[in-house]
Amino acid sequence: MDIALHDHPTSSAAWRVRIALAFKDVPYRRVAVDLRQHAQHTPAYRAVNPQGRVPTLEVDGVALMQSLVIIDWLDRRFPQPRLIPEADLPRARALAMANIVACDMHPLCKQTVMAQLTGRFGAEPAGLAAWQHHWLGEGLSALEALADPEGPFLVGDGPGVAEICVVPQLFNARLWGAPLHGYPRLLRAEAACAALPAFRAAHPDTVRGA
Ligand SMILES: N[C@@H](CCC(=O)N[C@@H](CS)C(=O)NCC(=O)O)C(=O)O
Repeated sequence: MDIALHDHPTSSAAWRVRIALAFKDVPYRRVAVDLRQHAQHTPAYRAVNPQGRVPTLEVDGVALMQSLVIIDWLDRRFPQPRLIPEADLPRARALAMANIVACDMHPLCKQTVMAQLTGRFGAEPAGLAAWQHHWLGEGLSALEALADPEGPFLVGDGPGVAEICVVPQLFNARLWGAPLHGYPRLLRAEAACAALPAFRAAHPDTVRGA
């Protein structure tokens, strides 16, 4: 099976898929899509991913889009270790947490949205920061309330789709100067994940140097 990940090191959506691939120990090629050069908008890339975003996972020439869909595909095709819990209630909780990040936090705070707010609506840096901190704070508060009080992971005994989404989002929140002191359960899970080889292998600093 030939697997290629169309990827950019600092894309948090692509980072999620890199973590999942590392957990599954699936061999794959990385294909660089330089977002700084707008390579996601070239006709060649749009032919692979009509939305013009990363990640795309190409499997024997078939393109899979959307990080959570790709993680679900990986979990079905390579079931061990499970990243989306099998039991109904932990599954629902883990997917809810993943969706809070992927559907409600990331889309409101990503770079292209910030560029629109600046370019089309004249937002100043202080306004952009307030915007990001608002939406991040709302999402992080919900995630903290949903996280397992005992820990160290967010759902169950090991990391899965919830941690895969939350860890890159925390990284970006820190980059954007959002206050994180009110989320001890999330920070505990982040620290537990930082010790794991799959999270280390997928980190932007690791893949940038690869
Ligand atoms: N919901 C998508 C989000 C994909 C996405 O927005 N990726 C960003 C990078 S994190 C991107 O490609 N940005 C470039 C653009 O929107 O032009 C997923 O989970 O895969």
